[in-house]
Amino acid sequence: MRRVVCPGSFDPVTNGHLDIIGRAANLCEEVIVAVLINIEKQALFTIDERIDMLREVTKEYDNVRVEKFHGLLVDFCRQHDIRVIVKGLRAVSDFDYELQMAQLNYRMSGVETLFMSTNPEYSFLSSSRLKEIARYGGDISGLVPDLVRERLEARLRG
Ligand code: COD
Repeated sequence: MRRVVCPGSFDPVTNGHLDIIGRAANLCEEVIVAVLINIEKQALFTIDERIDMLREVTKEYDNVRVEKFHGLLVDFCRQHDIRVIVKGLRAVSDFDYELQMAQLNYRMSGVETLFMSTNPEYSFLSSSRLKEIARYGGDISGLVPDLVRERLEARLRG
């Protein structure tokens, strides 16, 4: 595959996200990580902070670049000549939502969605659970890169 997109909110990026991005980078010529600008959802990190962390933690991959987008993902795909969306599937609970999204995206544009099974080490991990653990002082080492852990802890300390 030539060029694929890994989309998400990445608020912040976790080792679960990174596992999918890294595996996609090993399979495809180019991976664009697309970070959603969502004005309706209150994020902990600004879009530029999220992009900065993603760029730092993916810098070992020459074929990964990080961009932002708003609106429909399929429009971003059209603008960047992308025919494949790559997503991670954690559990059955992800399936209904992801299946509908994949079918709608295909219906709107013909862009395919390929699912990668999550690494069992991270199958329980989401950005929102991570923030909750960190907010209450739980140990998040091993769940995010050190740089993200430091920035998350600093942000929550205020
Ligand atoms: N293991 C494996 N994969 C994981 C893990 C994990 N532990 N955690 C997350 N992932 C993967 C999943 O594939 C997930 O989809 C992706 O990472 C991003 O996760 P988040 O939580 O950062 O991002 P979401 O779920 O908030 O992102 C949703 C999108 C931005 C992809 C979606 O809302 C979107 O495409 N929005 C644009 C508007 C649009 O086009 N809507 C569609 C209309 S049908």
